[in-house]
Amino acid sequence: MTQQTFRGRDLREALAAVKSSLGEEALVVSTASVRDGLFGRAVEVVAQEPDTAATPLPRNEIALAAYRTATAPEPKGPAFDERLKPLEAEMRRLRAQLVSFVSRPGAVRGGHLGDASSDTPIVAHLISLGFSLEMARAWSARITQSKDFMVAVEKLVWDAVDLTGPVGAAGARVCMCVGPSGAGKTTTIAKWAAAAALEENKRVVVITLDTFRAGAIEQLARYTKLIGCELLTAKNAAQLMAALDAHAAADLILIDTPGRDPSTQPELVEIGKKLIARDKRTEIHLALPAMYGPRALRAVVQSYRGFSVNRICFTKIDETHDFAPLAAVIANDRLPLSYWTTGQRIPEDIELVSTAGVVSRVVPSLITALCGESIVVEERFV
Ligand SMILES: Nc1nc2c(ncn2[C@@H]2O[C@H](COP(=O)(O)OP(=O)(O)OP(=O)(O)O)[C@@H](O)[C@H]2O)c(=O)[nH]1
Ligand SMILES: [Mg+2]
Repeated sequence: MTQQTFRGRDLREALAAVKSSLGEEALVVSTASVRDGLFGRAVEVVAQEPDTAATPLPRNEIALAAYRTATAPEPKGPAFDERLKPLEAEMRRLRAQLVSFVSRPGAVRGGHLGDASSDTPIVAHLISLGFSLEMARAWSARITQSKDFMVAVEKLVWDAVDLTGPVGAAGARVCMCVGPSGAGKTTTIAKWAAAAALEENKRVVVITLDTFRAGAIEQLARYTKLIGCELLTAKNAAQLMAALDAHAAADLILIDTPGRDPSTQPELVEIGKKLIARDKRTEIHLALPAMYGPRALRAVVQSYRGFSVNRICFTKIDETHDFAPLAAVIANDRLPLSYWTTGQRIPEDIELVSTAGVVSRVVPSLITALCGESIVVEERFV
């Protein structure tokens, strides 16, 4: 039987290529994480057409079976149930095999985790997604102690999520948005302003601290004019505090900030502290682009911690299909989540984060990452 190699950015994409070329019953012979370009990684899957003779399923069938389960159409009648039975049994066998493998200490070799010779491969994979060592070990322990790999992952994500509710829900009148350049801060502020002013009839004032970048004020002025709310500029903390005092009657004051290297913005750190000192309920959202890789996500969260950030707004989730690294942000940082932004349209492309929304986006990516990668490690070292 001829084998063919398929490649994708992740296991799901590679398996989709297998499925579309060789059909639903294709047999996956192996998967491997391979280098793609100078810095990237891709997943390579070797597969073949189904053998009608009774060939034992390869270990990697678990990934394909998981993928099929995730993408299968609704079951239709008893004939379908009958066909499902052998697959269910196979899933159980493969899942047990996977769990027994990932529970085995010392399967990760090469010493790149220092004294981690007793860690399971799950720990290494979680670290590669941005988990701290401590958190990776805690999650790995919960996963490997569980009878059901997938249920354990889902429960871990579910338990880690903390939510804030809508802007102003806990009584805040002042909300500031900080974050890296181009993260979507101004667009998000405009979305909040539009919702509060047009849907909730609130008196909204927008203040921007981004007074240097060419076009920044004009960009915001276009939005506030359309929304019909007041726009003010403040060049420093003193001007900002004066503007807040002058608009004590506003229902909601939204503060936009410049997107610069955080280490060059000591005044913004002071502003964050002053705002919280004025009112503990002040919301400081970190706009965090969801398509950043694990290292960038971690670096951004760490560098903006000092800005009194008290919630995360994931932006541009429409630009990624891999949500696994977000699990690391959620687990490591324990910052509550406010919104996801889903596109450029104002005001509609924004969603309040819900636990179910996080689970439905993050868990499939996380399972694909852990499941596929675990199998690759198994083949290499066992
Ligand atoms: N695809 C997508 N694009 C977005 C989203 N939010 C904002 N953008 C776009 O991203 C670009 C930058 O958005 P801004 O709101 O100006 O980002 P910013 O963080 O204020 O940028 P600076 O002020 O330069 O730091 C614009 O083209 C926006 O239309 C989103 O959720 N999805
Ligand atoms: Mg901006």
